[in-house]
Amino acid sequence: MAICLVTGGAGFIGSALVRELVLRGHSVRIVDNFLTGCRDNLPPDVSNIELFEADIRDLKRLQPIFHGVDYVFHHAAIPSVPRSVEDPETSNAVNIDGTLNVLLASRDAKVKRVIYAASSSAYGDTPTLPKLESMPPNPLSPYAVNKLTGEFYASVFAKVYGLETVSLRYFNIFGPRQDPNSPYSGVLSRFITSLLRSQPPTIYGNGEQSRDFTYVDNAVHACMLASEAPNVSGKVFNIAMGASHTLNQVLDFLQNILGTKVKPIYADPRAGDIRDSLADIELARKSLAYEPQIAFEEGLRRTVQWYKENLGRHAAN
Ligand code: UD2
Repeated sequence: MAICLVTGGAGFIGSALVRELVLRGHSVRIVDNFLTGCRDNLPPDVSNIELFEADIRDLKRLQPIFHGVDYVFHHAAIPSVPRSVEDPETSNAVNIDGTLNVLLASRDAKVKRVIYAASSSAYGDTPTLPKLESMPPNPLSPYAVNKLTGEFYASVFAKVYGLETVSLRYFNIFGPRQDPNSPYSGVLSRFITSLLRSQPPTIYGNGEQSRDFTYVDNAVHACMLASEAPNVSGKVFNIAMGASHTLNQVLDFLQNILGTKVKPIYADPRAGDIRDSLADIELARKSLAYEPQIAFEEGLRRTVQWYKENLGRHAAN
C-alpha cells in the first residue's frame, strides 16, 4: 500500500480521489486550505486520512508534509475562467506558484510520480475539433495560462530533475460535491441546483456553446491509471468522454430527468469563454488504457440524485 498525497483533497475532484484511494487501501494525506474545498466533502471514516490545513503557496509548510510520500495527486487550484479574469493575481499565485511549490516539494521528497490536474482550457478557440494533445495551445484566459504553465512545469521537472509527472487535461468535470453556490461554479452544478429550487438557470450567450462534459468518476479512474502506466512521464493526456453537448441540450436533458419546465434566462457571454470543446481521447486510451467508465447521461442522473439528497447542505445564495 502506498502513501498518497492529494492537494485540494477537500475539493470536488480531490475528495472523489481521496475516497477511491482509501477504498484501495492506501494511506492518504490531504493538503487543503479550505478556500474552495470543504470539510463536508471528506468521507465519514477518516482513519486512513491525515488532514493538513496548508496553503500550496507556502513551500516551507509543504516540505515536511511531503516526506515519505509515494504519489502526489495535485488538484489544489483556484478554478474558473471568469474568476481568473476578475482576479488574475490570486489565480496566478495559487495555480502557478503553488504548482511550482508542489513540484519542488515532490522532487525533494523523491516522490515516485506526480499526477497534475490540467485543463482543456489550454486549447482555447482553435477551430479544429476534436482537440488532440499535439495541437498548439491557445489559452484565452488567465486561468488557461495558469493551467498550461503548470503542464510545462510538470514536463520540465520530468526532463530536468527526473521527477515523474503526468498531466491530465480534464474536460469539464461534473458530479457530486461540486459547489454550486458561487457565480464561478461549474455550469452543471448551477443548472441542477437552480432547477431543484424552481429558479431559472442563467445561460451566458445563446446556449449553443458545447462542452465535453465528463463525470468525475472518469477523472478519478484516469488518475489511478496515470499513477501506474509505464512510459508516460512528462506527457499530457486529454481526459474526457470524446463527445460534446451544447448547454441548451444539457438543460433539456436535466429538465427531462427532473420533470421540470423552467425557462432559462439568457445573458451576455462571459469574457474568456470558449465556444466549443471536444476531446480526442485516443492517446489516453492507448497509453493509459483509459476508457470512460460512466456514460454522460448516467453521470447526469447520479449527479441530480446527489443534489436532490444534499441540497440542504448547499444553502442558496
Ligand atoms: C473550464 C475548462 C474546464 C475546467 C474549468 C474549471 C474549457 C473548455 N473548460 O470550464 O476543463 O478547467 O474551466 O473552472 O475551457 N455558464 C452558463 N451559466 C452558468 C455557468 C456557466 O451559461 O451559470 C456557461 C459558461 O459561460 C460557459 C459554459 O457554461 O460557456 C461552461 O462554463 P463552466 O464555468 O462550467 O466551465 P468552463 O467551460 O469555463
